Amino acid sequence: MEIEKWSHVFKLDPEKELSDQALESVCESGTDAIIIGGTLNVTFDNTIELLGRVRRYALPCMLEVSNIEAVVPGFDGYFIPLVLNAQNPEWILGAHARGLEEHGPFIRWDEVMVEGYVIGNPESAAARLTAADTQLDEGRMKAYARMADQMLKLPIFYIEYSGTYGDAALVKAAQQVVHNSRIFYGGGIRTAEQAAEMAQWADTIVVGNSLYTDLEAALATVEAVKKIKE
Ligand code: 1GP
Repeated sequence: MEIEKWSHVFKLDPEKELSDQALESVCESGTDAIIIGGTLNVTFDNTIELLGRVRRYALPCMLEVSNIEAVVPGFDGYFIPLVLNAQNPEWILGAHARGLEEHGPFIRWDEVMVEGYVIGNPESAAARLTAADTQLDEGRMKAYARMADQMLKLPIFYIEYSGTYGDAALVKAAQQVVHNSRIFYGGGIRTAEQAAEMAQWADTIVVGNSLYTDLEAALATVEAVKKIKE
């Protein structure tokens, strides 16, 4: 898992349909990795099925764990979100404690990375589930960024606007104060221009939903990001 080399990843939702042909173009697009994850209706069965399909291709495949019941062995690595702006403590460390009670002795820690999440879209399923405080300005964003990077020393600071395109100025604000965490930006990227804009400030761009609505435009984000990072 060399996430420091990843500038672009696609996030696939096990609940959503993607044809074999579409999956092939996603996996052969030049993206750096696939993350499998979603907020609702992620099950062991739909996760393992999608992993099996992605495994036909050579790129790394990570599971973003959102449901303890859906932890499937055999991924290259596991991302564990810790929602820094959740107001429901379950999603800060509650679910994590229960996960460790169940799986603690079996976890291979070199395969696990914790993501410090900040959720910015109040309408997203993730914001509703976690009761996220989505009132973000540059000062607040910098505070969360320092929390992930300096205070908690997390490998990933994930700015999540799932379903809507976020404010690039906030991503820039985070970038100004983060020294070590890798900054992931995901949310509402539908065009190459949007991907390029966020790639100025985020280390890694995550594209999810648009794969299911406009595949060609989603695929074009790979090259747009790679150009910025050249
Ligand atoms: C979702 O950050 C990802 O967790 C990507 O967001 O689905 O809106 O592209 P979109």
